[in-house]
Amino acid sequence: MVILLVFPCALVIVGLIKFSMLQRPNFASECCKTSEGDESSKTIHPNSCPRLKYIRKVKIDKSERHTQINQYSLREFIGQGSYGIVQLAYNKFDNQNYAMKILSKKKMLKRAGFFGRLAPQRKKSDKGSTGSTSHPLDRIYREINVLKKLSHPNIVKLVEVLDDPVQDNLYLAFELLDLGAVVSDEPNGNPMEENQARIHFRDLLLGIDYLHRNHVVHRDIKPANLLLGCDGRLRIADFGVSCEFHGAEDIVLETAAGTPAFHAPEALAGSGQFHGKAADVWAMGVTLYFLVYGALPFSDSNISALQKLIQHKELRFPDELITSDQLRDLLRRMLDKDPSRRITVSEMKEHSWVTCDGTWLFQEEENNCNIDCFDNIVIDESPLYPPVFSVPSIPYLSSLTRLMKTMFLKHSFHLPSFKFS
Ligand code: 8R4
Repeated sequence: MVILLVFPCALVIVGLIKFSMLQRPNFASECCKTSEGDESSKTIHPNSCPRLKYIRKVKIDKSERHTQINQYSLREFIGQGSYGIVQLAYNKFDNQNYAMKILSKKKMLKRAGFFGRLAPQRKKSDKGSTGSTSHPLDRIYREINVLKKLSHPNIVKLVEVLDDPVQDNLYLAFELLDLGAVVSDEPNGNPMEENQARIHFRDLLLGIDYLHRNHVVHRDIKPANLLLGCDGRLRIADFGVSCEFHGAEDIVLETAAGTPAFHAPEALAGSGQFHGKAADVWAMGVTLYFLVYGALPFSDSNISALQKLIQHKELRFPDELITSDQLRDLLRRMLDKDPSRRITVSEMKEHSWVTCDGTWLFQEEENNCNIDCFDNIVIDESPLYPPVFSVPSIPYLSSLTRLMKTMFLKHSFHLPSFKFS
């Protein structure tokens, strides 16, 4: 009886899949138009964050004083991230300035070696992580996939991706944070006032809490990646070496990424596996130390000497600068060389320095939103690869029905691969 029912259903589904594959419009024409009515401008897919547009047709005009990329006029260089440079870009459609990150696909391939892989970001053995390391351009599309689902006041906002398959450069337009980095990474001997550092640190804490709760570890937290908007709010930038993970509380990594002075002791060569979240907490500790003392806790121009300091040198505070006992206690607990004893993000949110002795608690809503622009089903249509349906879990039949419904609505039966975590 069951077979009699299931078999015709399966036939109908297979038939629909085949029909849908024949009918399936290409990725671009499936999506909506922008307000400007530009045929080439499409939103990425109907149920994702409406603010992100993914444009597959890019017109470059170098005849003017400033290079024109579709509606954007590229202006001065403003920053260099872990991958690619960032330039100021004026958008003539809305008269606003944006931060445009420019990535060269060729350079990414070169960096990976002709047949090789990208510089070690994450080993294949890193447990719980998303995606494979098989294609050198994976890194770019993984970064976009992470950024496109993040929506939080303390995380940079990606608004548009310009990715023409026939062109080398890929452009990511972000909302501009007018004040730039909170401080540069260069030791400045110019410490920040403790109260000011507390304001920034609380923003950083909320941003990291949001990332960790949503299964992303940043892996390159440092002052230069913390940007300030006109409203004084801090936002975390540069997800070039970040990692997304599924189906676990934390990610187990084997290789350090990011900036050496901010690497946790357990992440350094020969130490074996380590957890991503605790490594982010260590980098936050180095960052807070840098803000309040204007210098790094462990510093040497020679990398292996630096690594030895990070692994073995006791944490010290400059005598000439008076700071509160609570701040030193927090720093000691963040920079605990033993990751299993290190303070966690939730513990930090209750620490007396962070909360001003309990007089400045975090609000309930800051405790802390989940990714708000997605259902639990994420349809990932990375431009170069077949779409991947990432399903955190399917505990009930209703979820399965919803998944099928979503696939039908999106005509997305095109070579789907399912990842159950
Ligand atoms: C970066 C977004 C920044 C932004 C630090 C990336 C990095 C470039 C240096 C972080 C960014 N508003 C990356 C986006 C991506 O992944 O490499 O909105 C922004 C950004 C940068 C600035 C402002 C900015 C302005 C002045 C000085 C430095 C940065």
